[in-house]
Amino acid sequence: MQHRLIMLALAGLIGASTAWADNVKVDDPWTRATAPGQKVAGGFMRLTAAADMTLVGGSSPVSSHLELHTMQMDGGVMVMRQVDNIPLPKGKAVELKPGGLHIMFIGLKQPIKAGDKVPVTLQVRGANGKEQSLAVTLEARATGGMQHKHGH
Ligand SMILES: [Cu+2]
Repeated sequence: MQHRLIMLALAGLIGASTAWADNVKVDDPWTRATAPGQKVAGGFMRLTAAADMTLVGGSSPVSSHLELHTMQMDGGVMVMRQVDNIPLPKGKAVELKPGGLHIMFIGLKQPIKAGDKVPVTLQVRGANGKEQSLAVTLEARATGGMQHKHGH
């Protein structure tokens, strides 16, 4: 309990973009503003688990589904694939980023505009098999500009 309180206090010091929820640290969660008619969008963040855990899924009010995806080179072409889960090894920062692992909003109910705060609930399974919810708020950033371009 003492340990938990200290972690919560640290999270407060680090600031709003870093959140400790249970035993997973979430840094810099963001998504992209969508183009007109766009029905899917990727979500990105850095996850660091305090113990071996697994990201197994999630949901968001902004889309009908949320999937876990990866992007891999396949015969010289970047291909996006759904994955069942994303392992979060103890103490290792796992990057969800454009061109790599990410969460994917499927069936967006409305456009995402730059500056929007997009709520997501991630499901994380511990080594003991218990699942917990991890509430994350993704900041929507404008497309283009200084960002790297990746197909999505
Ligand atoms: Cu995707």
